[in-house]
Amino acid sequence: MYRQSTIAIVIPAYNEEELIQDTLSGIPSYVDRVYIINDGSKDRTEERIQEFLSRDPRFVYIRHETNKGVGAAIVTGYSRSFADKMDITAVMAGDNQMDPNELPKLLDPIVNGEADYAKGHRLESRATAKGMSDFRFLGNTILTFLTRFAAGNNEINDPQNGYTAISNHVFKKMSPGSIFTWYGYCNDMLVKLSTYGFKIKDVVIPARYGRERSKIAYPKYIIRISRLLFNELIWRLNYQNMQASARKANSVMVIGGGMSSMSFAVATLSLITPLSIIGTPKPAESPVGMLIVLSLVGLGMAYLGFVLKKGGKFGTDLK
Ligand SMILES: Nc1nc2c(ncn2[C@@H]2O[C@H](COP(=O)(O)OP(=O)(O)O)[C@@H](O)[C@H]2O)c(=O)[nH]1
Ligand SMILES: [Mg+2]
Repeated sequence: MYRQSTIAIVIPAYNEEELIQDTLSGIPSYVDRVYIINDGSKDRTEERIQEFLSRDPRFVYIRHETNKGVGAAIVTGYSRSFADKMDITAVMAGDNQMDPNELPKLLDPIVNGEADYAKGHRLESRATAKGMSDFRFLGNTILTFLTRFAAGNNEINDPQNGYTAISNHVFKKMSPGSIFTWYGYCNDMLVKLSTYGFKIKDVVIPARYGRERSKIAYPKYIIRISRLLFNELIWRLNYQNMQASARKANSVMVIGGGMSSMSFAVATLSLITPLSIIGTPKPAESPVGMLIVLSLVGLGMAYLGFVLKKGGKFGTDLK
C-alpha cells in the first residue's frame, strides 16, 4: 500500500536474462503486486524469473508463448491489475532502466487526485536526458511534437517514456484491450487519454542508462510510429466529431422532450380548467388543438434525437 492505495507494477520483459533480476530486486516494499510478463523470450529470462518467484509472494508470472510486443505485454499486465482491483498500476521496464526510488513521484499526483496518468519526463534539459544519444534526443523531440499534434494536446512531453503510473479507474473508459500492442503503445495511450479528457502529468525524472541495449530497430520504428500517429490523428478527429454530433442530438432530444411535455401539460390544464380562468371564452379560440400539435412535434424531435444518439453510436469508443 502506498498512502492507502494498492499499487501494482507491470514489468514487460523480452530477452532480459541479464537485467531482469536487478529489476525485480529493486521493487519497493510498499508495492502490493508485481506482474512480470515474459513476452516469448528466447534467452534464459524465464529461468531468471523462476529463481525469484518463490522469494516473494507479490510476484505474479505471466508468459506469452510467442513474442507479441511490448504494448501487448503491458496490456496483459494492465488487464490483470484491473481484474485484481488494484488502485494504481505503474510500468517499469525489465531492463532496470527505471529507478524505483523515483516511483513515489509518479504515484503522488495520482493519489492526490491531480492526475489520472503520471509519466516520466527526461527531455526537460540535456542534463535530465544525460546518456541519451543526440540522435535519440532529436527523435524524441520530433515525436513529442507529432504526438502533441495527434492528441491535440500541447502539454505532452517525452511521449516515448515508459516509466508511468495510471489510476485503474481509467480502464473503465479506456479498455486495456484497445491499446496498441507494439512500441507506440505509449503514444496511443497519450492520444486516447487526452481525447477522453483524463489528466496527464509529466514528472521530471532523469534518464537512466546502464548495461542494457535498446531493442528498437530505427527504420521499422520510424515507419510504424509515423503511421500510428497519423491513424491516431484521424481517430481523434473522428471521435471529437462524433462527440459534437452526440451533443447536438442530445440538445434536439432535450428541447423536443421539453416542448412536448410543456405543451401537453398546458393542453391538459386548459381542458380541465374552466375556460374563463385561462381567458379563452370561446371554444373556437381554444389553444388545445395547437398545443397537441406542438406536443406531438416535440415528441417527434425527442425521438429523432434519441435515434440519432443511439443509432449513430455517437460518443461510443472507436477503435
Ligand atoms: N514484452 C515485450 N517487451 C519488450 C519487447 N521489446 C522490448 N521489450 C521490453 O520493453 C522495455 C523497453 O524496451 P527497450 O528496447 O529497452 O526500449 P528503450 O528502452 O525505449 O530503448 C524492456 O523492458 C524490454 O524488455 C517485446 O517485444 N515484448
Ligand atoms: Mg531500454
